Amino acid sequence: MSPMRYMGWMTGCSVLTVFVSIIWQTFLTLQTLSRTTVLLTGLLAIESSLKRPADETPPKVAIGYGACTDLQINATEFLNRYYKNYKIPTVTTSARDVVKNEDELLQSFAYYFQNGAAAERVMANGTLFKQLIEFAKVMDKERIHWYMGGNAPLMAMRFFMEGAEVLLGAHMSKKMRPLLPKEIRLAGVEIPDDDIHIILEYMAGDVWGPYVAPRANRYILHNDKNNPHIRAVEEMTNALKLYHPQLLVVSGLQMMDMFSFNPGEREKRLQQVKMQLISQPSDTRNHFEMASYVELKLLQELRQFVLPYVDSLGMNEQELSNLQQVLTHGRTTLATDCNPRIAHTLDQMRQVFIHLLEDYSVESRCDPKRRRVSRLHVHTLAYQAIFTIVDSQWKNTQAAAAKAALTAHRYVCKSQFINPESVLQVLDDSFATSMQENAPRMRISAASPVPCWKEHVQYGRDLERIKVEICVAPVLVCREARKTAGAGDNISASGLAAQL
Ligand SMILES: *[C@@H]1O[C@H](CO)[C@@H](O)[C@H](O)[C@H]1NC(C)=O
Ligand SMILES: *[C@@H]1O[C@H](CO)[C@@H](O)[C@H](O)[C@H]1NC(C)=O
Ligand SMILES: CC(=O)N[C@H]1CO[C@H](CO)[C@@H](O)[C@@H]1O
Repeated sequence: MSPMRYMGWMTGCSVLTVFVSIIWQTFLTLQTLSRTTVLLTGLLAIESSLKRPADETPPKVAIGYGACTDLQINATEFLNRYYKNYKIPTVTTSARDVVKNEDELLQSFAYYFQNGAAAERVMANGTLFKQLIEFAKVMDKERIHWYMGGNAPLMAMRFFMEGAEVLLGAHMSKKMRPLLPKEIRLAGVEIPDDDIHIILEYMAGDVWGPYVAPRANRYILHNDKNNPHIRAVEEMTNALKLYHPQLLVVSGLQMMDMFSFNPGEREKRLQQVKMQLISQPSDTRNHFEMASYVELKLLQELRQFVLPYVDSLGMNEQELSNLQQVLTHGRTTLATDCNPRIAHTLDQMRQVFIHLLEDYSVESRCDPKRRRVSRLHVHTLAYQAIFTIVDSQWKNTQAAAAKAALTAHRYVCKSQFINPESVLQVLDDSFATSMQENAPRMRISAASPVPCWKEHVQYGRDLERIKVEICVAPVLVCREARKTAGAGDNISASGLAAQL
């Protein structure tokens, strides 16, 4: 072949290769798109089964405690602007519970940012905290956002949107009250100023110095004066006597950092929470919404005052790891894998379930007010997993998982309308139900977009058996995450509302 003809032949080949690969890519894209559409249709169909008849009395829900104002800013933009000439720290493994100065702030942020892990930290330095808020206020108006925040008000709003009657236990200012629908009843008094939380948000791929965020998440800083003391507890306990809800939700306890209390004082506040929980009649279900807890002592106090008296727990994958570590080994973990495999999560859920059941079976003899856990909901970026004890009061487990998955998508994409093209699928077509060898696999398909199955959980020295239903719903992950702070509150509340 002459060199010219040879070149021509080569070009022809490349053109053909490119052509074939374009067709192949299009084929793959269409295939993913159609799979997404099929899953979405399936999820929406399951969700629509939850519609309550118009004549049904709405469920009553009560939620505590606390409220705050969220100040949301772009993390990398904010830090680059104010700490431009700062030497960005090399990350050490030790992340801190509490941040006292700029160095510690940047170090702690770097640690979570490079892991893409959510974090909530106390800023112990009031001067620096005020300074950060002033910095944020002079940024462009479009770049900062103020929201009503706090787990309790956000969950309250979600329950209200799901058609529930709602009582909220919180102290808030008269600036904040109008942000809540007036139908939501408030147990608590008016205060002059709400606590502010600074939420530093970042997206997957955002760059700060040498670090790249592996996923979208947020780093929260606070310097609360009101929330740690959960002052609304007593007012709420009083209001509950007449209100008699089907569901009582306890949240916001992660705000009770030790720096806000004199020795022994925090325990007294937690005693009040326990009093509230144990004074509920048995037809009121108690739920505890976990959050990012860093202090081991506080987790141990929760294990003593709160966990024994709730029927249900909600949390994300990090909080699950943390709780599992505390229950099994009495220690906490910091950042964990941000996209854990389903099998791993389910195994951790089983362990937590078993631990709580064991504690119950040992201690309920001397403490008749103890409750046996009957529901566990774990939300991750890619899926929702719900365990319920078969024949317990919780209904619609499958629909609750579907609902939570759809809420997760709608929230993070900030859109009620779900466009299959905006969706990224993280899950495969099937998953193992445990890391153990030969564990059964479940398929996620058009025929079963939310796989559910039943299995026995064994616990205690006498190997008692209890039957649980497990449902896993895939989340259609948004390509462009718009909002991650507060997603957990919406997701957990929508799952709970579906099960009342
Ligand atoms: C608190 O922050 C201010 C402002 O950044 C700083 O000057 C001061 O040293 C900090 N205090 C402590 C105890 O670190
Ligand atoms: C923050 O701003 C930078 C550009 O300045 C952008 O690349 C990044 O994606 C933004 N992150 C968020 C969470 O909006
Ligand atoms: C998608 C979604 O449900 N978002 C809601 C989360 O909750 C807040 C209220 O707390 C609503 O304003 C959002 O619309």
